[in-house]
Parts: sequence; C-alpha cells; structure tokens
Amino acid sequence: MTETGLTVWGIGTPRTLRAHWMLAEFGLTYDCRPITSRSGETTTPAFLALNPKHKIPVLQHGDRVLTESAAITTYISEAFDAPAGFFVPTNAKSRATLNEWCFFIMTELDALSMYVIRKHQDLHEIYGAAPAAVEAAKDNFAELTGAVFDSSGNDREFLMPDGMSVADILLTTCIQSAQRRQISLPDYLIDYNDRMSQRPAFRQALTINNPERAGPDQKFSPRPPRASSPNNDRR
Ligand SMILES: N[C@@H](CCC(=O)N[C@@H](CS)C(=O)NCC(=O)O)C(=O)O
Repeated sequence: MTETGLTVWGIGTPRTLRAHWMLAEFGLTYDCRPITSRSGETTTPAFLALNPKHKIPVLQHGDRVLTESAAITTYISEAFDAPAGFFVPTNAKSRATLNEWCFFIMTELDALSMYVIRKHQDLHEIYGAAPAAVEAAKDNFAELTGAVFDSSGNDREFLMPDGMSVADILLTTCIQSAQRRQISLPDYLIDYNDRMSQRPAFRQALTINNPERAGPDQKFSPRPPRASSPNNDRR
C-alpha cells in the first residue's frame, strides 16, 4: 500500500478515468487494481464485498470504501490538499453552483444520455436494442449541451469561475464519449475538450486507464473531426 492509503479499482472506461485523472491532478500516489468491466472481475466475491453494485471505479482510502465516480472525485478534492488553480468550494453558494454542474452532468448527460447509448446500442446483445431510446439519448445530449454551451459568450476556461474543478473532469469525460459517437457538439465544447485533454494529468491518467490509446505512439487524438464535417454523419 502507498503512503496515501489509496487504491483505485478499475480501468478502461470514462468513469474509471475520472478517478485516475483526479488523483493525477492532485499528484497523489495510489495502488491500481486494473480490473475491467464485464470481464468477470467485477463479480468475484472479493470485489462484490467492496461494491455489491459490481461497478467500477471503486476507491479505497484506508478502511473507507467509496463507489460512484462523482462521489470519488469529490471526496478526493475535499480529503486532500488541492493543487494551485484547482477549485474546491468553501461556502454554500459556490458549493451549490458546483453541485448544480455536477448533478446536471451526471444525470442529464452521463446517465440519461451516455449510459442509455452504451447499454442499448454498444451492448445491445446484453441489454436489448432500443434504437428509438438511443436516438433520443443522442438528441438529448446535443440539445442540452447546445442550450447550455451556446457558441456566443462562452469564453470561460473552466466551468467554475475560480478554476478547474471536479465538474470539468465529469464533463470532459462525457464529451469524449459523445465525440466517439459522432454527437453534434458546440464548438466551445470541442475546443474545451482539446484543452482539457492536453493537461499533463489527463495524459498521465490515460496511460493508466487506457494504455492502448496513450502509449508512445500517441494514438489518442484529442481532436476528432468536428461533428459538422461531411464525413461525420450524426447517427
Ligand atoms: N454511476 C457509476 C457507474 C459505474 C459504471 O457503470 N461502471 C461500469 C463501467 S463504465 C461497470 O463497472 N460495469 C460493470 C458491470 O456492470 O458489471 C459511476 O459513475 O461510477
């Protein structure tokens, strides 16, 4: 065990990436248990004892066990000293604004859009095909991000005015999932994702979470084609 007493279970998904990225931003050492979803590793008795929901990521901090990527990233932000430029709320008003972003991202974008697409398109042989629900989920993502991040007036570097926060980690990982599915996104979000993906902590986390995309050949491209390009039909 490292001196921080931290262990992360899980690699290979946008939700596990959140935990690795957060720990890299904070410069924290930790042990990694590189188990993957639907490999049988999330249903062993040992893992089920940690998380009966059989999901990754899981964070262990000493004898504390925490699940849910948003809860894990938020916990790290509050349990350890934040690096310069990383915003952690210290009063109810700024916490409310940060929560507003995080709950919007986790419910509307992650659960209602990305998870529906993942289950009922990518994994349709397990969860059942639901083309209408998948289309609605894609439309929901595009419509909401278009409404919130309209191209006019978006010149902020991060979601919170005081610096990078947990909300940026949650949003960036959702944007990247949307880009892989050719969902139309406002230019602001494409540029924002480019900036976030070039952060050293993000690149470091990617080498742990997705080694095949972050190896020496740098196969991971932070800038996929814009959704409006002719070769990038929205499905
Ligand atoms: N709301 C959870 C979702 C976690 C989740 O769905 N994890 C998936 C991989 S992305 C998983 O572990 N699936 C394995 C399984 O269902 O057995 C979070 O944000 O942490």
